[in-house]
Amino acid sequence: MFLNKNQASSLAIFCKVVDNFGDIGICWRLARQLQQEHGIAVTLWVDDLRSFQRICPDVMSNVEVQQLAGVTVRHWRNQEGIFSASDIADIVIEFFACDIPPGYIAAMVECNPRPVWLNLEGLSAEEWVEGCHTLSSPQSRLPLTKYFFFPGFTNKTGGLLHESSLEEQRQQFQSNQAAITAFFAQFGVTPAEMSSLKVSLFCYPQAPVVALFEQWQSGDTSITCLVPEGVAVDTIQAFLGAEAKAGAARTRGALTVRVLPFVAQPDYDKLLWACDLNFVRGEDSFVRAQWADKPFIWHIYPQDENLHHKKLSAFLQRYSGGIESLTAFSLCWNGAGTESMEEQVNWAALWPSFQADMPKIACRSAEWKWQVLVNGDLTSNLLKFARASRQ
Ligand code: TRH
Repeated sequence: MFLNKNQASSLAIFCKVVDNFGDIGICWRLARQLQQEHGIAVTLWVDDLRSFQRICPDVMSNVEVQQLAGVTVRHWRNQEGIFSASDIADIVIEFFACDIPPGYIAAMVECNPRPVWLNLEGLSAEEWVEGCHTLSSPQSRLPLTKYFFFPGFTNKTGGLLHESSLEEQRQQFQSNQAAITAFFAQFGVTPAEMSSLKVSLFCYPQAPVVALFEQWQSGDTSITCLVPEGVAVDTIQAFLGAEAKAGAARTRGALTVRVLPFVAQPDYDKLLWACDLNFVRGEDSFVRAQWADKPFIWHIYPQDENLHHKKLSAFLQRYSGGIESLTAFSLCWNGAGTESMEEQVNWAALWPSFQADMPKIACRSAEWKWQVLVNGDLTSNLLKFARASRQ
């Protein structure tokens, strides 16, 4: 339990993997930072150990309780289970409004003092987030209050996940050409490809990869596109004329496509640092691209009725710095750049203007990073809030 008002010693994160890797990706990053930088005893409850294993190969998918990087990882099997007050952490985080087990909540009521209960929400640049960040939600039938905690880009939000040593690690890596060459070489990137424009591609199946590949193939810039296994599979297979498994590669015209294994999370950071341009998606890779000092294009998680287009525009308004090619390319990549479904995107004009602006976009990206980091990092902000909210 809390030793005093300013100290919390334990924290539990409940993570339900809705789909893909972002849910566990974010929770795992948060758990490690809480433990390593703030000395908190963290228990991470996660319902899908196999997805977790893809981003962290040390995870054993058939083990109920395991210690990883100082974090206790527990397989969250179901909503059952009887808990006592001594099982309850000082701070309880439910990620993305996942319902935590009723038995756990019942034991929270028994605690004295009661734990701080937070719902960690998804990231959006929309303005309404500022009004909802840290709102309290008193539980009608329980003597407990839940607080909403929103990540975000402004000082009226919780900020973004960013480890204290990340900037130094990135700078070290990016200034070490031998390390970059060795990093690429493990994926079969040849010395000749090292002088090409290196692009990482992580997107949802809806992305217009075929159209962009056609443009890249027929252009006069050599491009090496590195695609993690499982991404844009149909398009990659059609390009390769073979199965899109790790190690597969083919060159057509100016474009070489290489399929990479799905790498562990720290290596994915290195991939973003090493490439000249990154296509990212969802939430976590999107945030990591913002720390890479490289131009990036975001493929936002699609929602019904194109709700995601609003979120995308809100982000671009804050981020684009008036660079028109960046906005136009981003909108078209997300199917939001044309007036009607029938209207064709002119990739032959879009790509060259984006490419010409890439140095400008890289500068804007670095400027943006500091603009956002002034608000502090999400983990520290969250702990500060939890400590202040202790009843
Ligand atoms: O995988 P995502 O699409 O995840 C999510 C989920 O769909 C989630 O339900 C939704 O809420 C959210 O998007 C918006 O994209 P994301 O968020 O970028 O997460 C990918 C994670 O996988 C991230 O932590 C980086 C990691 N990763 C690796 O560790 N190795 C790799 O090779 C790659 C490509 C990614």
